[in-house]
Amino acid sequence: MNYEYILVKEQVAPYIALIQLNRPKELNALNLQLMGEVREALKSLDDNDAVRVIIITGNERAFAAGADIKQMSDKNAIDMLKIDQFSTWDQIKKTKKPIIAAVSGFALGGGCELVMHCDCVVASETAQFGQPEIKIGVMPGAGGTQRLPRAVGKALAMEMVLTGDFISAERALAAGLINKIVPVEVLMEETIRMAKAMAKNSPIALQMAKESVLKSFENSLTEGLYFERKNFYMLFATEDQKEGMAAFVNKRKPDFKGR
Ligand code: DAK
Repeated sequence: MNYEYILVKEQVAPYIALIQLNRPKELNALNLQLMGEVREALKSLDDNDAVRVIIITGNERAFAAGADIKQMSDKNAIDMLKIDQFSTWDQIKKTKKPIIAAVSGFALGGGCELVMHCDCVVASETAQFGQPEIKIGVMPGAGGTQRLPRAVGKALAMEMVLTGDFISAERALAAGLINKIVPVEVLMEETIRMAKAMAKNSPIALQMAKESVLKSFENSLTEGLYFERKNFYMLFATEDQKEGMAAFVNKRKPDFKGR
């Protein structure tokens, strides 16, 4: 596929794909075309057996400074309804493989919400996170008011959503929004290291485990435990389960095939 606003590498390391947001002059502002490209790339990587983990990144200055304000500024409510951006974001949410965000610089508004669609987040020391929509007369629209409190708790989520102020990588780490902070020069190396630690596992187990953890945000505990149990049993139907356990017993490394 030829994309205009993203760069895609299917094998940045074995089994690991990379999507780089690439609208640097606009700080990777997420216009409709860019988001459509992200959706298409994720769908295609999700369907590709040679990919087990996906990384999304931006550049040193910005992961993404939010939805494209210039593109939205003259729209009315009906225009927004018709554009139906939610179908794009819903598709991102449906990605079965683990996604890691590698964040440097600004992750704001839709950029912060895109980060929260990812499963893990590696940030550089320069990363800043925020939901500044309130400063331009609106509010988060791609999950910010729902995912942020789940990630960082009510107090900080309210502060970020109501003031629009940004938080540093350090504060984001302390609050549980991100997994780790690394020097900017090694952001990709460290993210790939985390991706490799995932990718060496059974891709089917990865998918089921991700799905089960995400269910915990939507279900009651009883329903979630039931869902987890079904997925756990289902993994005993895979060759990868036989391989993983045989490898442990025989003191060798497993060779998972995704079957
Ligand atoms: N949109 C469009 N252009 C942007 C932009 C954005 N969000 N952010 C930055 N740019 C552009 C700037 O206009 C500037 O362009 P030129 O003037 O050079 O043409 C260029 O990028 C560089 O930006 P600055 O000159 O402003 O750079 P600074 O270092 O001075 O400031 C900044 C960096 C990130 C603090 C500042 O640019 C800024 O405040 N940007 C806006 C941040 C923001 O408000 N983000 C939230 C946008 S609203 C939905 C899905 C998603 C959303 C809503 C609904 N549905 C599914 C329905 C999301 C909404 C949002 O994200």
